[in-house]
Amino acid sequence: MHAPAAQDSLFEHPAREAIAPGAWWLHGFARGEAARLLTDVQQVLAEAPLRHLVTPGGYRMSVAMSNCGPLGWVSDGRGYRYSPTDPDSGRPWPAMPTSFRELATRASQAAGFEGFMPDACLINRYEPGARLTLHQDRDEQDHGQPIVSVSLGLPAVFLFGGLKRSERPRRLSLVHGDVVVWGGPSRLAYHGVLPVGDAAHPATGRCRINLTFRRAG
Ligand code: MD6
Ligand code: FE
Repeated sequence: MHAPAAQDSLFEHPAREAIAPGAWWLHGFARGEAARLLTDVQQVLAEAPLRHLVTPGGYRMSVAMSNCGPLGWVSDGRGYRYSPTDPDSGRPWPAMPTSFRELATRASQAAGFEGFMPDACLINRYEPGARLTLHQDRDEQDHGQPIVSVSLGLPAVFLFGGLKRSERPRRLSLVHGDVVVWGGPSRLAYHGVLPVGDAAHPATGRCRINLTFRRAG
């Protein structure tokens, strides 16, 4: 459990906020290590550049994506899946930086999930206007493992709904350094991101970077 008492007194919200059963918002959890994470993001992207994937339905995604770790999430006309290689280069995805792996494990522990060992980290870049429609993450083999999502740079409204698309989602205003963890009864909750507003952030410029960690294989 991360428990910086100073943070609790500096901010009016609690460091760890329950969103739904098994879902937690860890306010500012990664803020102290954000610079390191962003340096490591650049390292990964130098090897596996961001690209706009195409959905199985033929739409170009507004979010630009890449991956690191043994498996990477990809989408094309044949569907969504995890691949050990980058389809653009044919090479394995870059190694997952230690800073990423350690953060994902600490955050999952803070949310009550022991022994989370991610084998996939999706890197998402949202430029102003980019969004992600409401969806479930169900391409992973073991839905007993949680998902850890780290927000860097520009703020965004994260939609967090229920197990049915028709359930009205909660709206969480995620800022630089926030982490959301969902698993257990919330593992298949619908979620998405509203279009990111146009602004500049000192750490990233005109974009939001999201790291999503999963145990995919
Ligand atoms: C986010 N990303 O970028 C959340 N899910 O804040 C996702 O929920 C996501 O980017 C499945 C596949 C790709 C994604
Ligand atoms: Fe998702």
